[in-house]
Amino acid sequence: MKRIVLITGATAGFGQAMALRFAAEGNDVIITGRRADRLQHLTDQIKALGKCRCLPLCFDVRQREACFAAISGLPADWQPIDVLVNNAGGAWGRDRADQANLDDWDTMLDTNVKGLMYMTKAVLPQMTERRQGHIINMGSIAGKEPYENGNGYNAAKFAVEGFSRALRIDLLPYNIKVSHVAPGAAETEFSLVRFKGDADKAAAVYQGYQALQAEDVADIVYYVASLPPHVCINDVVVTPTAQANSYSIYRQG
Ligand code: NDP
Ligand code: 8X3
Repeated sequence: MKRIVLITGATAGFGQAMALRFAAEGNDVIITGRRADRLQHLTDQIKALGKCRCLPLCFDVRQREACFAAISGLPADWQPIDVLVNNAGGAWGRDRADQANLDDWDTMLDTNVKGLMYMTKAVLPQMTERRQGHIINMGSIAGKEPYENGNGYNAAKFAVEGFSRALRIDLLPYNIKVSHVAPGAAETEFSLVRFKGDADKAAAVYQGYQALQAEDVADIVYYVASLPPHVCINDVVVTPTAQANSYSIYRQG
């Protein structure tokens, strides 16, 4: 079944892997992010597969007007979005709450929570009108259990799950699915962003065990998005086998 799938934050990590996965299966993909060069490169890659259409949209999900303009400005044949994957996000900083940077807290709430809510609101009118659609929100194990120095990121990802659960109730009359996917440690650019470019600190996060890869998460999201119309996966928690919860990882060597 060919669908139109919008994936936010497709210039790296999970979003990039999801875009390639959905495209490889013949779905039309709208890819977003702030880095235009990466969007163009991914568009070229997807078009080279020769299986679908690809539309890159460059904007910052923290900017409310930009989110709504991106959706209202879609060409008519891109407007009926079937699947919205709210993936853009990340962590900024890992400091004790009393020492945390307020700009980091703002960035985490604005990106992971408010950006996700803006995109949802922008896409919903055509979904409610058509009485079909699927919203998949990327949460985290950090939104299941807090961990030391996780504060602002924990708050943001708890909010993502709370919003997803509330949305699922409100959208029942419209036949719209809402899924929440909460991965554990995955080796992407996530930690490089969190530690503000410190590659050694970022690499240490994944030492001594096999972390999830972006493709593992893309496979799961693809599966969640591909079930029959009457089946909705509400919540998925996926960790590396070496991880039991947000703070217990078994490292060797
Ligand atoms: P990456 O850092 O590899 O990718 C993050 C993506 O989000 C990039 O494409 C980035 O694009 C985009 N993004 C960030 N800020 C903005 C913004 N303001 N506007 C638009 N796009 C933005 O991280 P992951 O792929 O690992 O993370 C994807 C999602 O999964 C995030 O929500 C993250 O919190 C969550 N997650 C990650 C886990 C992990 O361990 N890696 C585990 C659990 C959840 P650009 O910079 O071009 O704008
Ligand atoms: C990313 C996973 O454990 O670093 O959401 O918060 S964790």
